[in-house]
This record gives sequence, C-alpha cells and structure tokens, in this order.
Amino acid sequence: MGYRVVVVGATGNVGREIMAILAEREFPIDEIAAVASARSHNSEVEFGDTGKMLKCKNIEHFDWAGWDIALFAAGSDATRTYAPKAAAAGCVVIDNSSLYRMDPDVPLIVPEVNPDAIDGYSRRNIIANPNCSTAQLVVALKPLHDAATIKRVVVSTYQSVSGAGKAGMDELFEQSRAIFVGDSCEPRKFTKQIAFNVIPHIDVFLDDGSTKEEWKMVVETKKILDPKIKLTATCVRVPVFVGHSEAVNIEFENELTSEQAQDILREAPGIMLVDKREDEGYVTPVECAGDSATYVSRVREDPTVEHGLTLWCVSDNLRKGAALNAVQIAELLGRRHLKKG
Ligand code: 11C
Repeated sequence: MGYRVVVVGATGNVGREIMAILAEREFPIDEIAAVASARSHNSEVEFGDTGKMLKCKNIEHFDWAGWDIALFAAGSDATRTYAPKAAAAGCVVIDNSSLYRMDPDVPLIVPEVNPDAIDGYSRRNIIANPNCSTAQLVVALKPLHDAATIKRVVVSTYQSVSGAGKAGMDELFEQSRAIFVGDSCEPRKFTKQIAFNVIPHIDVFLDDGSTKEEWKMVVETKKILDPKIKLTATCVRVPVFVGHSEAVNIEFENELTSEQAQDILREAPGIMLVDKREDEGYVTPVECAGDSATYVSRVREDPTVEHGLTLWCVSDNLRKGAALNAVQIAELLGRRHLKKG
C-alpha cells in the first residue's frame, strides 16, 4: 500500500526533478497528481522516465482532501495561499519555498543532519526544505561538527543559474549565443550580464549590506545544525547551468587534522569524498549534475587559526538542494509517522 502524493509546481525545474526522483527511488505511490498554476493547467508532465504522462490540474480548484503528502515547488505567493489549505485538509506539506523555514512551529529538515526534528511536523502539518546552498553545506559540516565542534564558518558560494529557475538558464544560454554572434544582451532575470561573468548578488539586499541569500545560509544553518555556529557567507552567481559550489573555511573548538576529516567525510551519509592532490582529483559542477551526493574535495588544514580546515563542496542544487532533499523528507515522514501497510 502506498501514498497519495501531490507535486505542486510540477512544470518547473524543481517540480520535474521531484517527479524524476520519486520514480527513481520507487517512492511507494498509489496515486500521484501534478498540480500547477492556471497558466499550466492541462499541460502534460512525465512521471520520471516511466513514460506515464500526467495532465496538470489547476491549483485554484484542487481538492486536497484524502491526499497524504504534497511536495510544494511553487513560488512563495502560491505557497502562502495553498499550503495552509492543503495542511488543513490533512495533507502534509513539504515546502521548497523560503516562506515557512524560520517558523518555530515548522521543522526545517535535512535528513542526514537533523532527522529527529521532523517529530514536530504535526504542529502545522508543514515541513520546510532548506535553501539549496544551505542543504549541501550542512551535509558537509554535520560530521565534522560532531567530531570537533564548529565555532565559525566562512563560506563563499558559486551558484548556478538553475537556482533562478528556467528563466535563469534561458538567460545564460541566450546571452552566451548573443555574445558569440555579436548581438546585444541585456540582463532580464539577473541584475548584470551573467554570460562570461560572475555576479555577487543573489536575492534582495538587506539593511546590513548582506543579501537575503547570505542571510538564509546563516539562519538556516543555525536552525538545522547548531544555533551556536557563527557563519558569514558571500553568495555569487556564476555562469554554470546546474550545480552549486562552495569554498568553506571552518574554525573548530578542538583539533581535527585533514586526514581525520577525510576519514570522517568518507564514511558520512550523503557525502562522496573525492580528494586527491592531483589533476582531476576534485569535483566540479559539471560532474555532479544529475547526481545525488554532496561531493567534498580539497580538504586541507588552515594554519592561520588554531584549529582550522578549508574544503570545497559541490552538489546538484536541483537534487540535494531541492527535489532530492524533499523526497528524502517524505521517506523519513513515511518511516516515522505516516506508516502504510
Ligand atoms: C538560488 N538558492 O540559487 C537560490 C534558489 O530560498 O529556496 C533557491 C531559493 C530558496 O538562486
């Protein structure tokens, strides 16, 4: 016996990836509904590569009663309107937007890091999925924090355009082509030219000069991993289609050598350590796209602080950063709370 599952925002980058991962991981499903905005009503999406085509239902008229789990990959506006309706009808919402992440009554879950926090899901019947740049970071930090207690993290991100949705991917493609053929290329989705450039600006600016993307990394890491960890982030958009990269500097309470850290990371859930000090002995976004792992490379000691390490971390932002983590949350929910059969 399986679940009745709804995928909301089924035509978007993350919605499609959720479909693919549900099928790939053989999530136990009795019935699946693809739900989208009125604009995409009646368009068809494939359930993974099963060949099964689903006609999108209009979210405005969708009846949530009797559905077990809704994986939301819609914008904050649609989520604000429809997630509470789904939750009130008894359907557990797993939400990819930033809307509920910092709500104290909503667990913010990365299953490899804080699975026990899911026990509080029934307060609102909503579980939040973190920002993509936070998800891969906490997967890498968790085993090291357990071993030597992290005091402070300095992270610089190199975030792919797919984090900004299909429009971001289209803009990189069109600008690259325009530059090659000598056409003009005005920014639309991004604030500056993204092709052959990097932009140190993701999401809106806050009063302290940081961006909201940088703020999310700080507060989400504290909520998921440990409120005592100090973190400062600089988030940068780069002309890569899929895969976020992060250069991470970590200061620990206790000693941890690079060899010890490598041994720990080699065994840690969700991580693939690829760390040889030679050409190709590290992972880049091109190799991680389409994969489930968070890849860690270039682990080395930082002699400028008492107990410091620096590492490189790469993951597919549409998978571990969004769709895969959401499906893992659904699996955890099933194991712990919504048992079937
Ligand atoms: C980006 N990280 O790369 C963003 C996308 O809060 O879920 C996801 C934003 C979020 O632009």
